[in-house]
Amino acid sequence: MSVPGSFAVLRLLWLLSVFGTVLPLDGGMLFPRESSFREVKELNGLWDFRADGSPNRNEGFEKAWHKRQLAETGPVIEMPVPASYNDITQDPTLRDFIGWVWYDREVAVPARWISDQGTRVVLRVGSAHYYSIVWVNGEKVTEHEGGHLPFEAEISSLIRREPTKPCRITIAVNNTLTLETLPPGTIQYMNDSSRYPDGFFVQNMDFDFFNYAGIHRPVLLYTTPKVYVDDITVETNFMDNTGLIRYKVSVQGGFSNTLNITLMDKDGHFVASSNGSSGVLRVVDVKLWWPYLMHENPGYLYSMKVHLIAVSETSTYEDEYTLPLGIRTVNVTNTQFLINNKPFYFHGVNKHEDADIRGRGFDWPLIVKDFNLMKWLGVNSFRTSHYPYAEEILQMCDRHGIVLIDECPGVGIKDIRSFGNASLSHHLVVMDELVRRDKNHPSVVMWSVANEPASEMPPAEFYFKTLIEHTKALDRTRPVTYVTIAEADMDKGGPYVDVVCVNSYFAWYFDQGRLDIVPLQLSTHFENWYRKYQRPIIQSEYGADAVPGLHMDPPMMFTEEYQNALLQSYHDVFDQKRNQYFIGELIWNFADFMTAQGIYRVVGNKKGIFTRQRQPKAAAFLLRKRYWRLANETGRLLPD
Ligand code: GCB
Repeated sequence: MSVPGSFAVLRLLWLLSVFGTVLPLDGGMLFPRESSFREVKELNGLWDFRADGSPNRNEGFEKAWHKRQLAETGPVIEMPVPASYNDITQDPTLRDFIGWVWYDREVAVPARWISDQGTRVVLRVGSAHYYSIVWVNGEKVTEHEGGHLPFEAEISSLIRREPTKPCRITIAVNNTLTLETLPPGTIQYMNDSSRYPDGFFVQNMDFDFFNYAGIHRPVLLYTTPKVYVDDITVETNFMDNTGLIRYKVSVQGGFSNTLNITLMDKDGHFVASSNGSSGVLRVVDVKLWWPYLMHENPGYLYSMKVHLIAVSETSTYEDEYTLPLGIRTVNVTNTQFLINNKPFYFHGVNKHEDADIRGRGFDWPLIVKDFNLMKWLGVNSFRTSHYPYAEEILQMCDRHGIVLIDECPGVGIKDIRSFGNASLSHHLVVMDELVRRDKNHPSVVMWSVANEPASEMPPAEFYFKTLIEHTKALDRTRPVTYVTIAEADMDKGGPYVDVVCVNSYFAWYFDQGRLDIVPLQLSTHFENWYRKYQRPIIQSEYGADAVPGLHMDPPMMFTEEYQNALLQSYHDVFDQKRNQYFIGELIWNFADFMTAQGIYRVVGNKKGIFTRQRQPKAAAFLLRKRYWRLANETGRLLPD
């Protein structure tokens, strides 16, 4: 191994290990909302951007780029935020870049936010992939590991130090994946100097989507009063016609305070009230939160207004935060998934946050288009494969009644070294962060702690037992699963999951082209799973690549006809098992999506029933017919 090369990778790994030290969660992560006492200022738009292309990717730290405007440190380009940086330019080295990239911009902070000592100013990043460090006016304010969850820092005192200057925000983001990141990866140096230049390295990953990087979700400043509502947790239930909301509010900032809780219905009418930091709200004639296509009025949301008054010797602080909430229950039996005590059948999709140009960047037009397509299809559910999605998407699900399996980025855990203590403790923190962010969303009905880990490996049993028990302790109200692929896998984690979520690709990765074997293999597979675990089963992935416009009859792999025929052969088995223990089907995938380059992928994964540009393939029409039929057969409220 060449000296500069090994130095570079050690440096990268060192940076990640030093910065990756885990701290316990020390507060809430409420979605920033405006109220009479809170303001929000979005910082989306064009930021200055510079990739650190130095051999050890460390020039930015050595020369302290955060101490000055990025434009003063060297050439910068304009980079949209939010967006992945990979597909924005014509530069292939930036598309495939590994290491630190730097963003900065200046912000004019409203004078009142600075002069009013009773106001807290918080800087929040919706998500950045993978490891981020944030400075304000050259001082480090926070760092965060993990690509799909928000992080924030209070910056009030910092911006008050030089009140007349604009506030400069610098964010450095590193997309390097190691054995202990989530998802894991490895950096491999190519040492053969006859074949590779000095210092040549690649990022290996064991998952099937492009490792998009950059600032992926909105960056914003928001204010709260100095004493503020930091977190709210609700758990809902109902008896006969009465809804019950058990709530807990945590307040930060000291001083004795009074909390008033008011519940309003969708039209803003008063429903119930309470005082204090915990209690129960009773809702007479409750309108339950129902999934789309299961009720004529799905996604019913109440609003819980939390009003805080805190008094110190010199001042009074007032805060208000309104949380939308739905009242519903989730239960699992040996054979059924119950929402509000009625059997729920998942007919849905797996998705990715993925699109042309913006990569994994948050994009409202794309999100709304996807919801319109899902509703057109008759989808009542989806899985956030393979990482947490933007909270704005969860809010859409809440409002539209789309049910979610909320997955963490535990994908591609295939190397035995990724089952060690460091990996596990990071995985636990990610679950803490995920549950903290998503616990109040009625659309979230189950947590998925991983996708297709190598659970046959010896350390996997302890790893998954710990992970699943930890998740159940965080949230007593929802079932927990991890998504598996093979029967052997489940020997280790199987006893701990509440629902068996199983992926299979019969007549695709095995027995290629042999659609005739699907009925036998799939039905044997289900019977084995059920006999072993006596848990309800979801087909959490199945599908076939189809290159749009490619036709062949009789069907051949990669044609639209083959994709259709394969789905149809799965559906026949689903219909046989549906009245037994089989509780749902999620197609892989909603839309084509980008992957790393490789001989199995023709410019990305083509298992979408829509193209990446969201145009339907033949399979979309097949699925639409089926889902609306299923909605009629399984979705109507059954009589009491
Ligand atoms: C899987 C993975 C998913 C892949 C899919 C495929 O089992 O969970 O991430 O994209 O198969 O198309 O191979």
